[in-house]
Amino acid sequence: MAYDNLDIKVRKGVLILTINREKALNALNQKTIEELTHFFSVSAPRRKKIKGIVLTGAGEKAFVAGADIKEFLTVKEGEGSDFAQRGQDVFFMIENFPKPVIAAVNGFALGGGCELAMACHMRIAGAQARFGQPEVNLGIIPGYGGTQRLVQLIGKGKAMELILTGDMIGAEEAHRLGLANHVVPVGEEVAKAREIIEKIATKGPVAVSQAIKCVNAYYDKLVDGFAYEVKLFGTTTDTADFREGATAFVERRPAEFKGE
Ligand code: DAK
Repeated sequence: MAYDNLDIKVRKGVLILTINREKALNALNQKTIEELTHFFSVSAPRRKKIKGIVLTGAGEKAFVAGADIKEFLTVKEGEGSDFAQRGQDVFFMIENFPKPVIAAVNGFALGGGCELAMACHMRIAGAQARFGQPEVNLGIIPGYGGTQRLVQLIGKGKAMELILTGDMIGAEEAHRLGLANHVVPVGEEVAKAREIIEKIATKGPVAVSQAIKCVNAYYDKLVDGFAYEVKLFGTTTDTADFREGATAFVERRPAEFKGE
């Protein structure tokens, strides 16, 4: 499927997914949500050889400046929850993707943009990045998981402050709070994200995918994370990759994992 609002490039096995609505600061309209849903449910799982995904925004000003405010006005009474559910569904797909998905935050990450970045496994902030959940300025609350994932990442007190005031924070503050994993000079966000994906690609692929599931399980109120870890640990010890990793250690050579 050809996408109007997503740009896809694969460089040395790393897929760069760019939200491409620069004139609207990459705001997430419903078409973009539909395209992201198709990408993460159909296209990305078929690309077995990719090492991971870097998610970024077109241009130098914004990662994603939120859900598309102009489009909100077309939402009819009673439809809001359906819109939120569609967004949350695709953000869960990102969060549970079996290979690393890293947000390269190259500017404003506001509202749905901050929520999109938080659904990724890690966030690299350019020095000019600005994060915030300004929904209350519009008389709404975050609808794409922001009230949950911001608490998970930075704790209740600060999350409450940002969500209730709508204040924006810069890259250094986001880093200090644990919202951004790294801060890099402007223009180096994608390169840093690629570097981390390249490092993860040298590890056991089954282990990486199972580790993602276990970390996410911590936040699943219906799952006993410790029991789940025991179960998935067992799936990793039954792999050829584990035998290869342990043998390579003993033989003092780099492991050659096959993802089996
Ligand atoms: N939506 C649509 N267009 C946007 C936009 C957005 N979120 N943000 C910026 N733009 C557009 C501007 O309208 C402008 O377009 P033109 O007027 O030139 O056609 C263009 O991008 C450039 O923006 P500015 O001229 O405003 O640029 P500045 O440098 O002056 O300001 C800014 C940059 C990021 C501070 C400012 O654009 C801004 O405050 N943007 C809005 C930030 C924001 O409030 N974002 C929305 C957060 S609320 C829902 C589910 C989820 C959500 C909502 C509903 N349902 C289930 C219904 C989530 C909501 C949010 O994300």
